Amino acid sequence: MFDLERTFVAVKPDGVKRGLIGEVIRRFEEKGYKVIGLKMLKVTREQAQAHYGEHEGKPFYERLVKYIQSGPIVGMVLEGHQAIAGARHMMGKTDPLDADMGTIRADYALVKEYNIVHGSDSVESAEREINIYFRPEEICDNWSNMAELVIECLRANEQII
Ligand code: IDP
Ligand code: MG
Repeated sequence: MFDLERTFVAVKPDGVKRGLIGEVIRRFEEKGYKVIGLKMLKVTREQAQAHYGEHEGKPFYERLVKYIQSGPIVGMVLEGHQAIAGARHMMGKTDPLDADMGTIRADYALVKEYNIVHGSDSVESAEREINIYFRPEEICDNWSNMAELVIECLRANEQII
């Protein structure tokens, strides 16, 4: 069954500093996810705390909140069939050492503290995280991708013939 989902994915500050913005977006686009929101931004402390609230109290929490604010991130909303689990599958496990080869974290990162990308882990966290970083009017979901354009074109031609 078609299971259309939206997920929040971000190139974290280390990914931006490493020059991997394009590479990360390319992988998700080529996989087939539709980019319906995209922006570079500096994360505020409030956003960082809201984003990583589930980790509050853990030993690495303060460093994590500082790290996500240590430089600009590129946040995006991806849409597609089972986009939440699919995007996380492409990112690989949190610790690059555990991540399967071919995943973003295995291919580009050495340690879990600097693991290049973030991706929502459930429908609830996707909705929450999208709302932290995007206003509703910043989501552009009413455009046709190439496959849809071709279908529209074929339909229009049949009407002419
Ligand atoms: P995820 O990003 O794969 O969903 P989470 O467990 O949600 O992983 O952790 C959020 C982020 O916090 C990770 O991506 C990583 O950057 C950092 N992190 C997670 N666990 C540790 C740890 O044990 N030490 C240091 N940083 C960690
Ligand atoms: Mg997480």
